[in-house]
Order: sequence, then C-alpha cells, then structure tokens
Amino acid sequence: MSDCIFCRIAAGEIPAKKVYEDELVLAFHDVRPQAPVHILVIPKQHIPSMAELAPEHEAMMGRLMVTAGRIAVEQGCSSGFRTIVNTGRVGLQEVYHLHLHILGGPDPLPPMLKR
Ligand code: DGP
Repeated sequence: MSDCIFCRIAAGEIPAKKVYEDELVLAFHDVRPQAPVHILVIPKQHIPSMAELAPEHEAMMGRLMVTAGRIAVEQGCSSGFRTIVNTGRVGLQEVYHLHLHILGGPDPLPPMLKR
C-alpha cells in the first residue's frame, strides 16, 4: 500500500535502521524508542492489524515470532525483553500495518499497563 509508512519502509522508499530482513519479515529500530532496545518486527505483506490475521498467515506469523526472539537476544536482550502488539483504537495502535514491538535493555522495564 503506497500510503502505508511501514510498506514504504519495507519497499526501501523511506529509510529505517534495519536489523534483519528476509522474504517474509523485516525488523528495524523504532523511530521513537521507549526503551534502550526498541525494535519493530513487521510482515512485509500489508496486514492492517492483528484483528485481520487469518489462517493463511500462520506460517508468516510463525516466522515473525521466531525471528523476534532471535533478534531480541542478538540485540542484547539476553536477560529478557517485552513484546507488544497494539491493536486498533483501544490498543492505541498508531500505524495500521501489523507490527510487534520488542522492548528491552539492561534494566527491568516498568510494570505493564501503568497509567
Ligand atoms: P503503535 O502503532 O502504537 O504500536 O506504534 C507505532 C510505532 O511506530 C511507534 O512506536 C513509532 C513507530 N514509527 C512510526 N513511524 C515510524 C517511522 O517512520 N519509522 C520508524 N522506524 N518507526 C516509526
């Protein structure tokens, strides 16, 4: 989709600090990091959110999850990390191209769902 920022990153039209890429998924640093390590892992295929996932996406999502764990460790999160998928209005999703956040760093992260 030409108006989707993450599709444009996947197409190389917008620069990003890429950390991994294969035929199905792409990982790059979040432009507004919320932790010392903050990486996004996306499918190259445009899927707006987790709510649109269907059985034909199972293999790709398996690749995405396996890749995310490996990247997290490679990027220095061997003592642990958090993964988040924000979905829709209630999930405060900002970019409507499915993505998994990897958040980590040397120190424990703040508690989840803190207001
Ligand atoms: P969310 O949709 O709320 O799960 O978060 C979207 C994330 O995407 C947010 O942390 C900032 C990041 N982001 C938005 N635009 C860009 C961009 O152009 N480049 C990169 N690297 N990250 C972006």
